[in-house]
Amino acid sequence: MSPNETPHRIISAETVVTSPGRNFVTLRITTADGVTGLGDATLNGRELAVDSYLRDHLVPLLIGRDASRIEDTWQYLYRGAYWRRGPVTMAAIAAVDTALWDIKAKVAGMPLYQLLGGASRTGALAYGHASGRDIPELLDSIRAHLAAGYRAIRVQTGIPGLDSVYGVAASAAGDGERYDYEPARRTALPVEESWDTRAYLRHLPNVFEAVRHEFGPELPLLHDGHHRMTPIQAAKLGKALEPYDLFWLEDATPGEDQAALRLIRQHTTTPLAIGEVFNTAHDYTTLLGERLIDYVRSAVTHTGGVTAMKKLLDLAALYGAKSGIHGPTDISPVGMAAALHLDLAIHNFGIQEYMRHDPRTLEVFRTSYTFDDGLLHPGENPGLGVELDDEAAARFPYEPAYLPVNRLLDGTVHDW
Ligand code: CS2
Ligand code: MG
Repeated sequence: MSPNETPHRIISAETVVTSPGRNFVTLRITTADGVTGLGDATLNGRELAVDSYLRDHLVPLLIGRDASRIEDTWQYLYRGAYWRRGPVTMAAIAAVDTALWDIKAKVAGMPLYQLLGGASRTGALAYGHASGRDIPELLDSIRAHLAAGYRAIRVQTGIPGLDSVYGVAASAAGDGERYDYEPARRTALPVEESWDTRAYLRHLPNVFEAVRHEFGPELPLLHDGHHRMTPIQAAKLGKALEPYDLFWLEDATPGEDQAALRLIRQHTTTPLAIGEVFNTAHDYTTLLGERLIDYVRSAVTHTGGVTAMKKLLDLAALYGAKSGIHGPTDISPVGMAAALHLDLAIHNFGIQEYMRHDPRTLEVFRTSYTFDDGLLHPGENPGLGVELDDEAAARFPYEPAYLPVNRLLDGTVHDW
């Protein structure tokens, strides 16, 4: 059957850029028989580059294609670009791929996880982001997260001597506003933060000592190093945190240096997670092949969609690594739903990050996923289970925003 005869021929595809609390880029694909699919293409701080990639370069290629040919479309867009990988390309391909899976599952009348093999568990264990400028504020935040139902907690705190630090909700972000939902600020230039790794390394073990003292040994605790340490500093931290039995230490060193993890691994048994800034399985070959990590942190949104994530997670399974799919608020509810369908279906599920979106975001994106007793579930609606309200989206026009830039105390630019 030629594409022109298939009822699932793509007749339109358009992007929706909206800013309900933060910026999101969404692709909507519509077929001749009136089925629509959504894909998330949000790349925090560089949203319009992906929007243009989609509108100017991919949408013209999609019109007339058979929406049911997902693998073929993925290969056509990936190999056909000639220029491989990169966050902009892979976010754009991810949006197309996710929208096509949404369509296929709607046509099948099933929630996407059924097409991925069906449920392997009752729900996906979620971790929430607790934080505080100091230890008492952190302990309060952990109590609030436990009261809200979380059963695993990421722990981030302020560092004595530093004004604002990544991941600390209540800290002023340089323009006086709190971080709460989103570190990207709507300023003409990126806000600048300052950093001192030695102060951080001195402080963090005391933080975990206080948390374990207060909450006991059971509660799974996570921490994000956000790419700020050298390998030997990360090794030292991993070792110092061993008594506190972390679920994982995330992004200890900058992600592009896979061999750095070898050095950390030689020194510590603290489990390691990495990958939120990666965009293909190729970024993990040394890490997985040499068993240097325990958790794969890629986002569906930044790694080529459901097709590529399923392959990556299956590869990880061969090396005993589990999933920890990236789920901050800059992954839209569409990207989050895609993650939840994978979480439910794959065998090597580890944990799912869940920050909860701003209420304005949830006015634009109508979700059907649930969070009960610490577990996320994608719901039983056909497809991804997310609808986009265009009128609500139009009420929140795009606003330029940048992630912060980090500097050491002497002014040297550092990883943020
Ligand atoms: C983070 C993110 O969720 C995480 O683990 O590291 O919050 C990250 O800072 C943002 O996605 C950047 O946009
Ligand atoms: Mg992270």
